[in-house]
Parts: sequence; structure tokens; C-alpha cells
Amino acid sequence: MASTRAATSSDVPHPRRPAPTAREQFRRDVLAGLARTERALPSVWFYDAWGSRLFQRIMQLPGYYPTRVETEIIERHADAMLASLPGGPSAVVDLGAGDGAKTRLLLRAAVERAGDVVYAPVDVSATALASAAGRMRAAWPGLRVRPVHGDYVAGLAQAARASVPAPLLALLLGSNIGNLEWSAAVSLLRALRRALRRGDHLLVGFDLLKDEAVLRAAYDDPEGVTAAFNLNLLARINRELGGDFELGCFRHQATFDAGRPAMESWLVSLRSQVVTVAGRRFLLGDGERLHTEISWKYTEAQVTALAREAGFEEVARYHDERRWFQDALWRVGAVAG
Ligand code: AVI
Repeated sequence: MASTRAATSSDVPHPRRPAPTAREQFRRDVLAGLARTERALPSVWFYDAWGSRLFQRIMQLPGYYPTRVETEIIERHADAMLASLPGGPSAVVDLGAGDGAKTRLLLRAAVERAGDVVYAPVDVSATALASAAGRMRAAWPGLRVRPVHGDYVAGLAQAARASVPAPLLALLLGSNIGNLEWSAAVSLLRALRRALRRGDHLLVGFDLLKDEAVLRAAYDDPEGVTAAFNLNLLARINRELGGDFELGCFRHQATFDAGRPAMESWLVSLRSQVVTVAGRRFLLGDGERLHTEISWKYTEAQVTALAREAGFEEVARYHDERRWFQDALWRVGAVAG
């Protein structure tokens, strides 16, 4: 999964100040998050090599429905989705490659419609990029593959400049958008719209609000994989930032916030303890929680509001039978902003 961080204006590099390395940005985010009154560690740092493998396992869990349900939507509607793009897409730009199965379904439909299609995976991880490119080259030996190493916005802008003619179809699947707070999601979507040209399309996956028990089962599995995924963030801090978190002194907690609505993940300190990270000490109370992830569960009205706030035109929305998930197809219209 590519970093969504670069969408915010504070992340735009200052001309005279070099952009921090990923390790330095990780250090800054962790120290700032631990210094807050309500401590928080950004979920974007879950995805080191081991975290990415654990996420692959989460996607296979019986209770983690989003991947299966979205695959079902694309299986059923790929042709209809692509029929909305006049002449078929000239390029499919994959923002966060995931397991590749959903992209493969869309690419197959795109190749059948347009014949000659460019596939451009975008990722900050060179390893993820190489495996996404390799998978698609293996499936379609003649496919033109143009991997773009970078964050979503810069990568999409580069792919859009390179793809002639319009329209291009960008994919932001898996409800990755749901891991951002509302304002950050709007900033990212606006930045993506600006990176696209008039007539280009964006397909966005939104996990929808549903029965709380279903949501809780998806984020707190009896197999303990989500707990391991969450705790791996502490292991990564220990390894990369010289931290001394004792993993056995924390437990995973998943809660439901009906207000947003969203699932949230936390790491709960099982005793009063002092932890050191990058030479800084933090006292954690018994039962104190570190916030690690938000995962929005959108209403239909919120999806419309996001499209409007980001300046996209809504083209169509596709659901599974239970209406647990939605893939929204948006277009860049004439109105600029
Ligand atoms: C990547 N993202 C959309 C997942 C989600 O459902 O929010 C990450 C995840 N966290 C716990 N389980 C899965």
C-alpha cells in the first residue's frame, strides 16, 4: 500500500529544505504521536515487509470481508464500469496494488475493450511495485507496464502526463481512503483530481456502515492476526528507531465509533511502564491507549459528500448484494478548482 501522506500541503517539499527520508519521517511521526496527550501512531507505518505479509493474511481471514466483497463487485461489474469510459481507458493506474486480484479483473475487461492498455502501478515500495508489475506481465505478456515509484499524487500526475490519449482510469480500492480522517481524505482526493485531466476517471472503494458485530469480527479476529499486525508497529519502532517496547505488555483493542462512523484500533498498555524511543522516554499509564488506526465505515451520503468536496462528478456506484461495500466511479469534469 503506497503512503497517502504526501497529499497534505505540509508534506509538499520546501524548495530549500530537502524532503526527509522515510526513516526520518517515521521518527518524527512516532515521537510527535507519543508526545500527544491522546497518544497516536499513524497507521501508514504498519506496512513494513512483515506488516505487509500480515495484511495479506488478514485479507484471507474468514471475518475480514472487504477484500472478498469488493472482488465480488468488480467480478460482476467490471464491464459496466469500463463501458462508462468512452473508448475504454488508455491506461489503468493502480494506487496501492493490494493483492492484485481486483486489478487483474479490471485489466482483463480493459484489454478486451480497448486492446492496447498501459498498466501503471504506483507505490512507494519498490518491492510492492516489482511484484505488481511482474504479476500483470505474467498474466498478459504483451501488456505495456509502466511502474511509477512514488506516492499516490506525484505518481498519478506522472502516469497522467505519460498516458495519451485520455481517459485514464485510476484505482483507489480496498477502502484505503478509510484509513484517513475526513479532512485528509478530502485533501488526498482533491490532489488526485488535480493530478488527473478532464475526462479521466477514479474508481474508489468505500467500506460501508453495517452491523456492528460484523465490523468487530473483521477487526478483532480469533486467529489473532489483526492483533499481530497492530503490535508489529511496536516491533518496527524497536527495530528502526531504537525503541524498547515490550510487546507482551500491550494488547490489541478494536472499538466502534458510531459518530463518524468508523472502527478504530488501539494498543493498550497492560501496566504502568516507561518506554524509550530514539533516546526519548515516555511514561505510559496502566490501561493507557495508543491510537493506531481509523477505518471509516461510510454512509452513502458521506460518499456523495466526499465526491462533492473533492470536486469530482459522480458517474456510477456499484454494490455487492448485501450493500456492505461500494465502488464509486467518479469523473473529472469541466469545473476546475
Ligand atoms: C488497508 N486498510 C483498508 C485496512 C482496513 O480495513 O482498514 C487495514 C486493516 N486494519 C486492520 N485490518 C485491516
